[in-house]
Parts: sequence; C-alpha cells; structure tokens
Amino acid sequence: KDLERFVEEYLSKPFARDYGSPEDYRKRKVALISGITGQDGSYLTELLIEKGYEVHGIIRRSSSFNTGRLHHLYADQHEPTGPGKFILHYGDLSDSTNLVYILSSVQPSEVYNLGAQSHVKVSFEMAEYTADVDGLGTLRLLDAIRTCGLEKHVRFYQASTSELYGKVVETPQSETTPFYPRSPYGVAKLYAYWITVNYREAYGMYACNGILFNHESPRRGRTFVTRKISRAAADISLGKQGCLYLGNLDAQRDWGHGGDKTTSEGMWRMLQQPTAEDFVLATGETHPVREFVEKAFRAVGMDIRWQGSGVDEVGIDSKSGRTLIRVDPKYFRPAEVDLLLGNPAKAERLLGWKRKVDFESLVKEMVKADLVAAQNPIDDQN
Ligand code: NDP
Ligand code: GDR
Repeated sequence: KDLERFVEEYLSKPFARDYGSPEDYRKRKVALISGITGQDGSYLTELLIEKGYEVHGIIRRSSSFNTGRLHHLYADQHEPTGPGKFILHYGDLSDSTNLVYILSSVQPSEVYNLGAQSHVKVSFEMAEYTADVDGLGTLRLLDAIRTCGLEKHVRFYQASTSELYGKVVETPQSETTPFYPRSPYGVAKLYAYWITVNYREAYGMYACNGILFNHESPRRGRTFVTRKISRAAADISLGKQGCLYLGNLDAQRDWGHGGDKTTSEGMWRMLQQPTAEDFVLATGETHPVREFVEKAFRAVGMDIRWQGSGVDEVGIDSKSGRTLIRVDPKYFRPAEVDLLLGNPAKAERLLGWKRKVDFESLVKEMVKADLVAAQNPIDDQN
C-alpha cells in the first residue's frame, strides 16, 4: 500500500521516470555511483552491468580526460549498438542542487558513494576541500535522497576506510575497534561514517558502511604507493626511469586485490542483506611497503638489497650495484598510520565473502600490467 501511494505521488514529480507499475518500480535494478571514474567505480560498474543493472555514474567536469578506466565499457548512446545501460551525469559532491537533480531523475534503487578526494597525503595540503567533499559530500548525497522522498526506496553504500582506525589501538581491526583517524582524510571519512549511521538510525534508511582496507589493482591511481612502485619497477627495468623515490618504507598495510571482483562483490552484497549493517573487508594479512618494493623488483628480475637507515636508506640492485630506491622526506606524512591489519570475520560469516589474499600474485599482476603499458603508451589509460 505504502509503495503504491509512493509511486503515485512520485510519478507526479517533474523529473520522474515512468516505471509502469509499483511492482516494476519495486523490482528496478538501477545503480547510481559517485566516483565512477575511479579505481573502485570502474570495477563496480563492470560487476553491476554483469548483474543486469542499469548503471548511472556521476562524473566531474575536467579539462583533461578522466574516463580512461571506463573506456572499455562505454558505448556512444547514439549508436544503435550502444548498451544503453551505462549513463554518465556531470556532477560533484560539493553541489547539492546537482545531486538532487540526478537523484530525482535517475531514481536509483542503490547508491554507492565512492566519490572522494581519496589521497591521504594530499588531504594534509587540502584539508578543507577534503572535509567538504569526503565529509559533507556524504551528507549532501544522503540529504538529496531524502529531498527526493527516496529514503525508504534506496539502499546506500558509504565507502568507509581502514584509515578510520589510524593510530593502532588494537589488531586485528574489526567493526568494534575504536576509531582514531590520523589525517584530514581520515577525519572527514569519520564524519561520513557517522552521518551514514545516523541517517540509518534517524530516518530508517538502508545505509551501510563498508570499512575497506587498502585494495590495489592495475587501475590503482599512480600516486598511491603500490602503483608508484609497480610502474617504477617496470620503467626502471626498461631503462625509462633511473631511481624510485619513496617515503616511509616501514608502514604496513593489509593490501587486497581491488580488481578481482571480490571487493565490488562485497560492496554489492552489503546492500542485499535483510537489514543494513557495517562491514570490514580485509585480507587478514599485513605487509610493509619495503616488501612490496622487493616483490615488485623481483618480478622484473632484480634483487633489492637495503643499505643505511632512515632518510639515508637506499635500495640497491644486487647484480649491478645500482641504487634504485631512495628515500625522499617529502613523501612522509605529518602523522602516519603505522599498521593496518583487518579482521573480515563478520563479512565472511554474514556475507559469505572472502577476499583472495595472494599478495605476491597481486604485485606480479600490477608489475606485468605496467610493463605492457610502458611498451604501449597509447593504451596506457589507467
Ligand atoms: P579513486 O581516487 O581512484 O577515485 C575517486 C573517485 O572520486 C574518482 O572518480 C574521482 O573523480 C571522484 N571524485 C573526487 N572528488 C570528487 C568530487 N568533488 N565530486 C564527485 N566525485 C569526486 O578512489 P578509489 O576508487 O580507490 O576509492 C573509492 C572510494 O573508496 C573512495 O571514497 C576512497 O576514499 C574509498 N576507499 C578506498 C580504498 C582503496 O584502497 N582504494 C580503501 C578504503 C576506502 P575524478 O576521476 O574526476 O578524479
Ligand atoms: P593509504 O595509501 O595512505 O594507505 O591510503 P598510499 O598508497 O598512499 O600509502 C600507503 C603507505 O605507503 C607509504 N608510502 C608512500 N605513499 C605514497 N602515496 N607515496 C610514496 O611515495 C610513499 N612512500 C611510502 C605511506 O606513508 C603509507 O603509509 C589508501 C587510499 O586509497 C585511501 O583512500 C584509503 O582509504 C586507504 O588506502 C585505505
């Protein structure tokens, strides 16, 4: 009855789409993704299209091309062969009116809020902007859902992060571990986490936090440490780069695979539960940055030997004696997250979710992809 009344009212709104019947409306599989051009957005789009969703994405206006990760999925809507299932809308998490307009016209059944200024180091330089987009942007999206009267008809996923744990209070970190963020990014995401919980409790929204530990892939942004290392290993082995400069080599991360479908499948499963809850997705393994370096260079046949300490530490190729890794303090953070190690037991139990760990294969896959890209710059979209 409620649904019928809702649909009747809804269809009288200016931007409403015609779903034919309340039943069609209830069964619609329409996803809206903020951050669709990012690493996770592109993999999630692939997964949802495979699952039969009509996928809409919010894309920022940029003077340079920012859809490289989506090229293989996109077909011109004007072409008769276009899939018609993947539609981009210009928008920004800082623009409330725009978000209301998009929500109102798309009427999604699921919203995935992946959009963010996601670089931790950059957040120290752009703290206010990061708070605005990552913190208030989440509030704007939740409020846009309410403004459109969709709060009982949309399932909302918030891209929360292991950066919420920050300073080590306990390991492994789980849904019950207290938060202690260590960066403007972490603090902004803390607001986003709690406003998601608050809207769930206050308005009965199906809204949940996926607390995801680091996940990497060949589509990882080039300034995150794993991709920076995999690209450098490829370029150095091909003689295209001399030396790799890094910051803190001792930081430890629970690095999973972001592109083998397990991560996006986990996000999707969180929205298919009978009630909304928050979940950690992690591998349960942790590795230091220096181990990532060693494995990446081994993948191109180089054996790294470490010498010195602190800012004077260097990584030397044991065969040639060449210095390939140096420390540059400009990559240190004003406050660091030393150790992340997640406990995914709840997701394993309730979502039947398991991330494939195999750290070594992940490193190898990233280096291999960067070797191919380095030799085919024209295809080097990611
Ligand atoms: P990326 O940095 O690859 O992608 C971020 C996306 O957000 C891009 O599409 C970017 O657009 C978009 N974006 C940035 N600013 C805005 C804005 N003002 N309005 C709208 N969109 C914006 O991140 P990931 O794909 O790696 O991560 C996805 C989400 O998950 C992020 O929220 C991140 O904080 C979070 N997260 C990521 C983890 C990881 O290990 N990858 C772990 C835990 C959480 P553009 O392409 O134009 O820059
Ligand atoms: P992180 O990822 O901060 O964990 O955030 P990043 O790859 O940037 O750093 C991981 C660790 O490596 C150390 N590090 C360096 N980092 C970068 N970027 N560049 C370097 O040269 C370098 N040298 C050492 C860092 O100090 C850090 O300890 C990522 C993002 O995707 C977030 O959006 C997400 O929320 C978290 O993962 C979970």
